[in-house]
Amino acid sequence: MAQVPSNIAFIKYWGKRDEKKQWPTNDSLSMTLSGMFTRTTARLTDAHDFSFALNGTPLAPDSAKGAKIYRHLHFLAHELGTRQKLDFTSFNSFPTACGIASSASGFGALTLAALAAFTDSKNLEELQQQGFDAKKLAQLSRHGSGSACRSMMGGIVQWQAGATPESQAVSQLFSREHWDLNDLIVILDDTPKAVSSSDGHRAAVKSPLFAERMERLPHRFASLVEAITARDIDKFGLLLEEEALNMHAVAESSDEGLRYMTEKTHAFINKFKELRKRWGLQAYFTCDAGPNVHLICEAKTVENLTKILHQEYTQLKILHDEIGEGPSLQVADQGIGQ
Ligand code: 2P0
Repeated sequence: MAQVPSNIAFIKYWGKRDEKKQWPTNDSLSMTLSGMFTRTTARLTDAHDFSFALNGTPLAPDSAKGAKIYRHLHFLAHELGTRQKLDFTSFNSFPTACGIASSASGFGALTLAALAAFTDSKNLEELQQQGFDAKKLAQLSRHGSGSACRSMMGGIVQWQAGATPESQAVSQLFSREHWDLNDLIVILDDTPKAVSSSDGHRAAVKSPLFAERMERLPHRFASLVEAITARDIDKFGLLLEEEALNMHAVAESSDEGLRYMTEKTHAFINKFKELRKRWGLQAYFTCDAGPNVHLICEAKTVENLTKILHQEYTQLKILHDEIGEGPSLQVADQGIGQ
């Protein structure tokens, strides 16, 4: 069984230089989570094609979600030069339809489970001996979904765009032990998003704000790394928020006018800022390509922050997670992917 956690980006991957080669326009940085993960098992099958079920429901290759998954499986088989077919079952630890994107953990776990089965590896060490270390796993999972590559390592992870598609690199910048960051995910809307991230990446480069974003990002990236190095939560937080708002400004100002942050998102952020000031809370927000809000803070802030949020909003749905170790792989001797 392959277990791969989700990640939350501090500096966002938003825009591709080359879609086919999954080459991003900029470096990104994220925190690998712990409790929000996908578990996937793979078994060898004599069937003529792969099969895949998510949370107990089979996904057809011609469905919107399924097409991307089966394409990735054929890509992996081609990379390994194998004609073996596999039967996958996959589960998310977080509730389905909670509005949390699962492509990073999903494609990460799919890649890891497939490679373990193709190479008959029973743990990460055996897989590494077969030539698939974390960097190679990141490189392969990126083709399924870009953000998945950052989930192949724990702690705080950098995805460097590099000067060519081939020189992209994923590396851990800080271990989990460096800083006890937590993520309170405030679920404001649990319906699936109308615009896919892939459409968002395509539209990003057409925004009139995109060139300025590219100019400013290297400095923002370096300052954020400095803040993480110094564990300076307030400096970190201001940069985190600046980056999230900038990514969403780019999305909204593209030709297509993509809107991921909704009225509810803005209303919540305004209220949160008021509460932060009133109670002196050291917590900061970021948003992915969706309406929900991630509040990032140190472990010592979680209890108080949760209490204050529940006092203000009696019905608020909050998922709690923290910085994590990265993927794991355990395969029993009986069959692959137990
Ligand atoms: C990120 N997102 O860095 C950014 C922030 C969403 C907002 O990476 O087309 O699903 O599969 O490579 O990885 C979402 O994009 O896109 C994403 P594909 P992916 O986490």
